[in-house]
Amino acid sequence: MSLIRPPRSSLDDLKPELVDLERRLFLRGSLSLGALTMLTGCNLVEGNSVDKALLAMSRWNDKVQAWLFDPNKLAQTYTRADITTPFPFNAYYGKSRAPAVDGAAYRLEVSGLVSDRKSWTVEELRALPQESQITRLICVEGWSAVGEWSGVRLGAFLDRIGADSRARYVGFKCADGYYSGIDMATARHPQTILALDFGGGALPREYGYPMRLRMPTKLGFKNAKHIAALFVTNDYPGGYWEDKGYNWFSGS
Ligand SMILES: Nc1nc2c(c(=O)[nH]1)N[C@H]1C(S)=C(S)[C@@H](COP(=O)(O)O)O[C@H]1N2
Ligand SMILES: [Mo]
Repeated sequence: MSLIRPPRSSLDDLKPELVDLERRLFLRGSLSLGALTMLTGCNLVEGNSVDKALLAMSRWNDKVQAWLFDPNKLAQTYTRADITTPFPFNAYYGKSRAPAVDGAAYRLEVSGLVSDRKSWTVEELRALPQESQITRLICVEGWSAVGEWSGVRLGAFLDRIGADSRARYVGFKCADGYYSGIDMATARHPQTILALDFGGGALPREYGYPMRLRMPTKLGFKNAKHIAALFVTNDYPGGYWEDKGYNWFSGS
């Protein structure tokens, strides 16, 4: 996470801003400073360090967004006629460098706060109930595109592996070194899927073979491709772009 630290000497200097933020959030009916204190575990009014208060403020946006996120509200869906072809490719490298994952040798690793840590082959993932969606992927760089993805609903998969229902996050590690994570409400959103198919066939190499996260409620960079490992955790999982300063929640 990138935090630009203003030249402040004590928490007292921050207090007017915190009070002002509290007032604005309170007027919107969103959050009180007391609720924020409970959510962050930091006592922002007395005692704690300025660093801790600044960290809490940078996470604050995520908390407020999560607060406003409606786990039952569905993102817009489209028809086959709306599908964008060719579909744009994006990664932190060029298309030719997208990893060539061996599907036969692939095992999805599962770890963290789950009761069943068995790893999964592509075949086993395909044997689970599959769901399709035609939705829009929106990249923070300023483009969007409609595509069709199918795969396993992440919420159903979490049930299947016995994920701790009170855990806060699901994290992902990818075959290209990319990583990210999502909050549990988003993980359990009905449109959040572990996609195996794209446009009716197996995910092409550059679009995340053999499995990617697909959720229309989050910006493109949260939709991890080439997922090699999934873990359930209470520790903030960060992310490749998130740790460079992109807002972690980045969704609706
Ligand atoms: N493993 C991995 N997943 C990734 C990325 C990446 O570089 N590596 N880029 C993200 C970004 S910024 C976007 S916009 C989408 C692009 O998905 P697409 O190539 O299917 O359009 O993938 C996301 N998932
Ligand atoms: Mo993106």
